[in-house]
Amino acid sequence: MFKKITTLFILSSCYYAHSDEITVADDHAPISIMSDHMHKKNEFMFSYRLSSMIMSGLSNGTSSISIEDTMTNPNGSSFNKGSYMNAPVSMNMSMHMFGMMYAPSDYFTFLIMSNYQQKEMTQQRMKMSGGARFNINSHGFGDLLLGGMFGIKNNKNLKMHLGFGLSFPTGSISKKDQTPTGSNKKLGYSMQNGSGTYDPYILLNILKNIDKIKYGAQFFFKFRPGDSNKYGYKYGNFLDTNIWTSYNFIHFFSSSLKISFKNLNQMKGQDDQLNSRMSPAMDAGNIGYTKVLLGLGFNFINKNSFLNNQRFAIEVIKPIYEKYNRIQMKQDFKIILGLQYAL
Ligand SMILES: [Cu+2]
Repeated sequence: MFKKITTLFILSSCYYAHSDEITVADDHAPISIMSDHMHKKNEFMFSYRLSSMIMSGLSNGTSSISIEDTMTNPNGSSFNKGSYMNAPVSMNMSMHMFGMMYAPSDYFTFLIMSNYQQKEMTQQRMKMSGGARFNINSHGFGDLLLGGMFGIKNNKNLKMHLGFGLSFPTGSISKKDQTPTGSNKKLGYSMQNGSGTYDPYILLNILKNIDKIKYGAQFFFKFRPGDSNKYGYKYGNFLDTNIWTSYNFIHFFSSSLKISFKNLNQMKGQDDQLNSRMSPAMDAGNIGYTKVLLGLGFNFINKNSFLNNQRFAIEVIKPIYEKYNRIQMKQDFKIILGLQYAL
């Protein structure tokens, strides 16, 4: 017993003697944030994230609109022609994200990310067509992302890096499913798996460390400098600003609080294979938003010898402000689970 306690004491004093060397739970940002950290020379990291987003109810700008009003009142959408024939009721989106990071030097980390999506949307038909509800589904790999990070500053209390990358249009934008109008009909924009365009991004990541508390910020900007995709549209620029703080209760456990500001600009062009009067989800005018979201997260780190320093994290995200370009589905919440393992 005494021997055990002595061993523990020696071990824990080792931890404190090298406190900036050991891996602690809040070394990384909340799990929803990508490209938040760099690696040391020759380190690899593998990650898996599962996110699930639930959407329900409709919003026109900042105010709620009923399913009935979406289908009966001329609402300024559909090029002012009138109302829609269907309206979305709810949507469920799951994403499996696979990532790998590798650092050829202490000042540069390379990353590659892919994802697999499963989406289901429930829609309701207008009264004249019977008012029944129907489900549409899509699944497949999304766009592939290649990126890198350059370290600018890396000391005990302040870490800063710049990131850049390119999203490749590997995700399908031709997804089809059975709908009331046919057995193999093209689905709306949010049911597709990719953007169809090469989208570069840049980011700045800052992390400040004060004892057991960390403060972080990331400014991410994705732009669309190229031509429209093969169907004649491209998404607008996307700005994502995240500010977070985390508290390290004990070296293997921390919690985080995050506030995000997200802005997606209006879509340019439209997919001519989609009838924009069919549903708000098929109308290119109904893309783009400004959202403010809160995220509460918990991070754990495995201190056992098997899979030592493997991380497990969970984050729950809820919008506190949503402003949409015309009629879109509202976000209820999003949950992200993540596993990260470095070697
Ligand atoms: Cu990593």
